Amino acid sequence: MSDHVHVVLATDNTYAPWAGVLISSILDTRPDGAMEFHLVEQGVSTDNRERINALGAGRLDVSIHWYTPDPCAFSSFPIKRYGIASYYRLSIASILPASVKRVIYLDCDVLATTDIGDLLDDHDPAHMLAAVENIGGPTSQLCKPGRYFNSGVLVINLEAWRARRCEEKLLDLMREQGDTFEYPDQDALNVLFHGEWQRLPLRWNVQPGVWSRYEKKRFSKTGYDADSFEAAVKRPGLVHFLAKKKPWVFGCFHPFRKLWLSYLDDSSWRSLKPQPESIWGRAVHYMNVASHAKEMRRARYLSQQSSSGCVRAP
Ligand SMILES: [Mn+2]
Repeated sequence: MSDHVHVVLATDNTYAPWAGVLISSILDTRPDGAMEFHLVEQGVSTDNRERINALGAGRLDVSIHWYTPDPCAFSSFPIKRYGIASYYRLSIASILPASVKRVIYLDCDVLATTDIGDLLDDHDPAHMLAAVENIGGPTSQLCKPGRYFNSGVLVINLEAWRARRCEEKLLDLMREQGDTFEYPDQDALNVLFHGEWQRLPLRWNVQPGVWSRYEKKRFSKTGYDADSFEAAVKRPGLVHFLAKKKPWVFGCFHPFRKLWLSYLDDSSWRSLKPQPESIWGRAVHYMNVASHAKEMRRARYLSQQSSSGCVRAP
């Protein structure tokens, strides 16, 4: 178990409660061990900031730091639907103090189901960047199948990143090719680190497409084998609510929706529990028996394992 873990999240005010849920899940699954959270923010309200700070208040070994970069530095980049905050991950090395040498970057639509310190044990420090392949999500034409990684979970060796001026190269790529990128910052990272990133075990970024591939035994077009898929569904480390599978949206079906909602319910943001827009919307949701059954079946893969390392069952 790694003893000192640095986690970086980037958020605006809309995503701040989801960042809070993620932090709650990380603290819950890592009850001991020093942790520092680095929140790179834009427009987070004082109220949300205080609520997030309160999450770490009971732990002497946990600290939370805030950074507010100048958004003007990114105003020339294509924003599309992702917003400026999605560029902040490209600039982590200059935003964070030089004393921070290695970080885990997480999207706010992630949930921790295992001690996140174990992720660092799977990282080979010789690699500047470690990630999990993009599975079943939107694909890009930039890389061959199996070679394109998802940028929602990254382990970054910041020391090497700074020495090799990666940030400058990434921002140049964004300026020159950003308009042609479908997923701007994820594409820029994939172009720069093509063939050089360390492939992490699939269980560190369990994307929605993992369950269907596991069930249909369709592994061949990915860089992972059957055992990796089995570990991902039975012993997930970090679950990623990728693309449209957001647990804060009413009507979402996902094997870990209930676990995510239980953290929301225990938090000071419980009033944000997703509600249907109409009685009809609620009826349609509950009548969707097949999707409920699929969600429950997939959630049960985990509970079959007694030593899953998961503090709460979904
Ligand atoms: Mn994401």
